[in-house]
Amino acid sequence: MGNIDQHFEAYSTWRKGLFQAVSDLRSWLQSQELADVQLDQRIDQVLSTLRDDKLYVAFVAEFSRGKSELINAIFFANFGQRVLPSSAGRTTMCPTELMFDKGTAPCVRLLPIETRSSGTSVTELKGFPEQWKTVPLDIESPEKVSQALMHIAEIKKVNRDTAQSMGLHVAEEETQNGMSLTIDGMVEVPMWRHAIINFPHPLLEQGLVILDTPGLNALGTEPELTLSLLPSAHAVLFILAADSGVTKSDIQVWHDYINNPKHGANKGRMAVLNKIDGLWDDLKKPEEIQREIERQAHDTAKHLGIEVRHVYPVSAQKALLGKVTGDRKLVERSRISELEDALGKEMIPHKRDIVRDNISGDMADVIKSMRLVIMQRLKGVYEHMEELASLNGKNQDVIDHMMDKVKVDKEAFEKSLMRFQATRSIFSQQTNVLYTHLNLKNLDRLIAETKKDMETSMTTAGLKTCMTNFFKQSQATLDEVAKQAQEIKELMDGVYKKFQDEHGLTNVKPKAFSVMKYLRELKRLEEKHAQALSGMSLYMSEQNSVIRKFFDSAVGKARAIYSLANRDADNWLKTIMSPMESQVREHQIQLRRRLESIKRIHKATDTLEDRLKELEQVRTGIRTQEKDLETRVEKITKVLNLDSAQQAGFAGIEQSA
Ligand SMILES: Nc1nc2c(ncn2[C@@H]2O[C@H](COP(=O)(O)OP(=O)(O)OP(=O)(O)O)[C@@H](O)[C@H]2O)c(=O)[nH]1
Ligand SMILES: [Mg+2]
Repeated sequence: MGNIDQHFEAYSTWRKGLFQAVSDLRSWLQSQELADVQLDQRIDQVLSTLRDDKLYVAFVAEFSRGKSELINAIFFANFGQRVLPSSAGRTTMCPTELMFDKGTAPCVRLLPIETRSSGTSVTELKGFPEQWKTVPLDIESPEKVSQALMHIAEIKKVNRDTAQSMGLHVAEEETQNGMSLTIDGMVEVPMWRHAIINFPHPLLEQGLVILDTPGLNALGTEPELTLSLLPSAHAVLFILAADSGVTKSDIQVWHDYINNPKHGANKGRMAVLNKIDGLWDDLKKPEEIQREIERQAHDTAKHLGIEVRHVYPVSAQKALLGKVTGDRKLVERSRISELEDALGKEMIPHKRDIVRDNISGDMADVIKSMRLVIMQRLKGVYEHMEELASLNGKNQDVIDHMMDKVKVDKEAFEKSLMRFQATRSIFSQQTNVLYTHLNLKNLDRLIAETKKDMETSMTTAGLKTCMTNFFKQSQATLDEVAKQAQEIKELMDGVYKKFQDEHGLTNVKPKAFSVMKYLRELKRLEEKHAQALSGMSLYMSEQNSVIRKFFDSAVGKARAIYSLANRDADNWLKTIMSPMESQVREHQIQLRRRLESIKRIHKATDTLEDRLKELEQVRTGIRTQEKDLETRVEKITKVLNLDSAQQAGFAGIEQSA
C-alpha cells in the first residue's frame, strides 16, 4: 500500500467511526422518543455531510510540466499503464475531475466547449446530464480506457468570431497567452470545456476527487476553476519541471492561482520539482547529482518565495515506470514517496479540521437540546414528587386545594400557549420578510440590471461602477437580512423569557443569525474582481470578455453565497423554534401527569405510596436515559477529538432554573 493510501485509510476510518457514532445516537434518540423532526433533520444533515464527504486535490502548472503524469504515478500505477493522456506539448485540454460514484457506471462525461456561449457555469450544468457527452469506460481493458480518455486532449478548429463568442481569448502573436491562430486563419480551441471521469478506484470510492488542469491559457479562460475549484481544494500541487527551470509563466501561474492570499490560507499548497531524472547523468557521481537536485530545489524555493522543505523534487515518469514494472530501486530514486507522504500529511488533517468544523456546531446543538429535554423531565418528576410528598397525612381539603392549584396552573399554561400561537403568526410574518430579502429572484433582477448596464457601458470606469454597484446592493440586502434576523431573535427572546418567568421553563437563549460570513465572501469576491480590472484599459472586444468573466464567476458565486444564506436561514429558523416547542410539549406532559396523580389520590383509586413509587421508577428511567446519552456523546466527542474550548461549548447549556 502506498503512502497516500495509508493516510487516506486512517481518515476514512475516522470518518466512518464518526458516522457510526452519530447514527447510533440517532437510533437511540428515536427509540427513546427524545428527538423531534427538527433534530432529526439536523442529524440527517450531519450524516449526509459525512457520507458525501469529498476530498479535493488539484494539480496546477504550466503545460507539459507533468501534471497528468504525476497523477498517473501517484494514483493509477496499479492500473499497469498510463490512465490520463500525457505527452509532449499541450495535452490536457480541459479541466478534468477524476472521481467515483458507485451508482454510475464507469465513464467519461464531456461538456462541449460551445456551452460557454450560454453563460451557464459548469457547476450549474452538472445538473443537466443531457448537455454532456458520455463515453463508457471498459475498465477490464487498459487500452480501451486510455483510448477513451484521449478525448480530454481533443481540440477543434473554429473561426475567430466563434472563438470570441465563446469568450476564448485569441492570441495575436506567438508570445501572447491565448488560443493560437492556425495558418488558415482559424483558431484551435479545446473540444471540451470540462471532463468528469467516473473511475472505480479505492481512493476515489472513498471520496477523493482529483482535479487535473490544462496549462495556463485554459486556466485563464475558465474562471470557475480559479475562483472556486482551486481555492476550495484541500490540497493544490504546483508543478515545475527541472528541465525548463522556473519560467516567467510558471511564476505567473503560481501567483495568480495558488499563492494568492486573497484565495485564503495557503494550507495544503505544495510545490513539486518534476523531471529530476533529466539530471541523472551517468557520468556524474550520485553526490553530484544529488547536489544539483538540491541546488535546483533551492532555486525553485527562492523564486516562489517559499521554504525549500516545501519543494518536492520527483520524477513522475520514473515513478510510474518503476511502479508498473515493480522496480523498487527506480521508485525510490524517483522520490515519489516523500511527496506522497507529505501530501497525505498536508491534506488529511486539513480536511479533518474542515469536517470537524462543519459538524461540531450541529452536533453541539443536538446534544444541548437532548440534555435540556432530559433535565426538564427530571426536574418535572422531582417537583411532582415533592408536591405529592407534601400531601402526606393531609386531609381531603388540602388535597382538594392542591387539585385546584394544578388546574389553575394548567389553565394559565394553556393561556400562555394561546399567546404563543399568536406570536407564531407574527413570527411567520417576520420570517416572510426575511425570505423576501433573501429571495434569489430579487438577486436575479439585480444581476439582469447589472448586465444591461455593463453592456451599454462604454468605458472601463463605467464597468467598474457597475460592478461596484452590484456588490454594494447585494451587501445592502444582506444588511437588511441582518436587521430582520435581529428582530426575529428579539421576538423569540421575549417569548422564551415569558415562558421562563411564568412557568419556570428552562432558560434557553435563541441563537443569533449572523450575516458576517456572507458579507466577507462578497467582499472577497469584489476585491478579486477589482484587482482583475485595476490598471486595465480595455478595448471594446476585451470588454465583452470582462463582462463574461464577471458573469461566469462573480455573479455565479454571489448567487451561491445567497443560496447558502437561504439554507442557513432555514436552519436557523428551525432551531430557534424547536427548543421552545419541545419544552412546551414536555411541560404539557408534566402538567397532565400532575393532574392525573392528584385526581387519583383524590378519588382514592391510588395511594400516595403507589404514586410515589411509580414516580421513582420514572425517575430511574430518566437517569438511565441521561447516562445512555452521555455515553453516546462521549463517543462522538472522542472521535471528533474536540479541544477543551469546544467541549465546553458542548456542555454549555445556559441554565437558570
Ligand atoms: N523525463 C521526464 N519526463 C516527464 C516526467 N513527467 C512527465 N514527463 C513528460 O513530460 C511531458 C508532459 O507531461 P504531461 O503529463 O502531459 O504534462 P501536463 O502538465 O499534464 O501538460 P498539459 O496537460 O499539456 O497541461 C510528457 O511527454 C511526459 O512524458 C518526468 O518525470 N521525467
Ligand atoms: Mg496534462
